Amino acid sequence: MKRSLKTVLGAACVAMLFGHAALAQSAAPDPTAAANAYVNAPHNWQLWFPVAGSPMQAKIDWLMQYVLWIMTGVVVFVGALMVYVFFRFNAKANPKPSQVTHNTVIEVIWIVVPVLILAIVIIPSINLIYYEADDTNPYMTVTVTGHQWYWEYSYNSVPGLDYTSYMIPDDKIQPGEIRRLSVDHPLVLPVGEKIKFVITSGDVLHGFYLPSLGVQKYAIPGTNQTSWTIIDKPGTYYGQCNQICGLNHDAMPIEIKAVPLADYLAWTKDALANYTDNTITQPFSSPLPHNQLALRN
Ligand SMILES: [Cu+2]
Repeated sequence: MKRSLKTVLGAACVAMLFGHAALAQSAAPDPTAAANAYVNAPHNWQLWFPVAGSPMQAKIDWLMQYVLWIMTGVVVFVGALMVYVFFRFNAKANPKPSQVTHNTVIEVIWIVVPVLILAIVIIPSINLIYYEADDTNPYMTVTVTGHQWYWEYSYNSVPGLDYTSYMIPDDKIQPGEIRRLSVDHPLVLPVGEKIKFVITSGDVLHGFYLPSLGVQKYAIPGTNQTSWTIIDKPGTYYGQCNQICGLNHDAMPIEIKAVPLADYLAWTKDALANYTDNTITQPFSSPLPHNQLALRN
């Protein structure tokens, strides 16, 4: 009895997998194919930020380098002064310490110089904060909802287009996919257009984090946060939930397929026609712990 149930379940799984593959093949040509030309993913031994894929991330990158070099200058200068003081004014080298307690010139310098340093840091920082906050006049808006443990994307400008996106479990990874980053149904977006994200949550705190596109916002139940991006060129971009949200926090990556506008429009028609009840059903994973995932499939 037990074996026959297993056989039936196995057959059902195979049918689902083949059904899924057949659907993907029949939908040729794939409107998201242009996104395969360029993959913006993390790699081993990577340093610094990912390659910027949007003007926002390019600005963030610039500001990070700018502040880093100023900070390095301050650390080197203060460190060198301290080392000098340790050697020049220790009890052995300088047995009779000076009794001077005030020096107006040096006191003015050590107030004014740090104020100037703060000013040259704060001006580009505030500029960037205003730039990031300006989500006006987007070409389109996507409502992103975090769930335990998957994402839901709802296209505000395409009525009925609302679907879920699950990570592909390790044992289902196909060639060309990236373990722990690829998903069953990516977020498809046009390049060169301003895309606004309205970010919220259906249960607990999540984080919608797209490091190569300069987007990072908490997904908070009961409220909306907004962000935006303009993707520079067609490609596949990745992100992850970056707010500890429970057991499978690590299993809700974000995969974005960025394609030319015409392809994006073709994809929306495709998606509306192919998604049952306008919601993509996902055959691969479930919001279950990894050990239960294996049992289920
Ligand atoms: Cu999460």
